Amino acid sequence: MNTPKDICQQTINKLCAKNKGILAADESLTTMNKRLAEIGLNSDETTRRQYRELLIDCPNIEQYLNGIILHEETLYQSSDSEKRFCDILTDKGLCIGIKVDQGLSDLPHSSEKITRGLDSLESRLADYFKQGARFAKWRNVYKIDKNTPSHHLIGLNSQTLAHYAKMCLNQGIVPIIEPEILIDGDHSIERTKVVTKAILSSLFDACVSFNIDLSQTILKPSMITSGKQSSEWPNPPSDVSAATLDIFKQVVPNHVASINFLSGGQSPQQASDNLFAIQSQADLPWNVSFSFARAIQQPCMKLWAGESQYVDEARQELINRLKDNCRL
Ligand code: 5MM
Repeated sequence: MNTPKDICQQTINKLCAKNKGILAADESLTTMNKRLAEIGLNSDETTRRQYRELLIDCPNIEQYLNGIILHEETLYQSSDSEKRFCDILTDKGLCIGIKVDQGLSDLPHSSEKITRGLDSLESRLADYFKQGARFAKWRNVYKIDKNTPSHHLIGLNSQTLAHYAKMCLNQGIVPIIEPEILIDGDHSIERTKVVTKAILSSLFDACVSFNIDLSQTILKPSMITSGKQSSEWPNPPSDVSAATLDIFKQVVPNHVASINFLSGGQSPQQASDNLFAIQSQADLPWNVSFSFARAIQQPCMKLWAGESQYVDEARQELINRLKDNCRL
């Protein structure tokens, strides 16, 4: 019988297949409301399902993707032709991922936010596994400002991410750990380096104390850039690549299975160019790829705009964005 470790190994092998990445399509209801409002649509169960069908059932996405991260709602939905989305993905050979955190809430006595969802996680993971999910994602959020992120938040978040990762691995689900550092603000790239180092060091210390098998774990970090309101923005890809690898080589253990970057509000072109600059450096100890949401979906969603006659055109744009992220 396959142990949880065997199952995770099969999944990690698939998720690390070369020159492909992961599509994040796990936007919460609040985020989908915002995204669909931007193209003039109401967000309801039907529009979200139609949009997710455009992504999931797009011909040939498996040439560029190893997996897709879904929102819980999508995991249980089916296409217009009544085929379960999970079956469509499995037939394409794609791994099914699931966002398992339950969003942000206020950290008491502070302006910072903490991620919720650990209490109910164990039983939810068992249900998601039954449905076909083989990897999961949990996101923490850090804002760089004069007094943030605080040591307190970094410590709490690191413990939570490591605890979540342990629960996943115990149930045969590969964890993606996502400590996002927002690009909002006027901070320099040097400041982001310092903050990233503190956050990732704390995270991997927590992973050691929870005895996490990092060879079956994926890190989904922000690239190291300046703040979007800084005079340094936009940073040339060579600077992003140098800053990111300088810090990551110091603090990310070599046996982390894969680093799949988030795009974090960079333009699609910027995110692809920066990713390529990072991937092009010699002797990287980890698999390096993408797990973008906006930088892949934005142009395609805009073209679709809720009209079925634009589905083909939108899918072509989706493929274009994916190709641009699989340049190696
Ligand atoms: C940072 O967001 C993740 C990556 O997306 P981008 O490439 O657009 O930055 C993404 O997976 C995110 O976690 C999901 O979209 C869910 O976010 P919400 O805020 O809707 O839970």
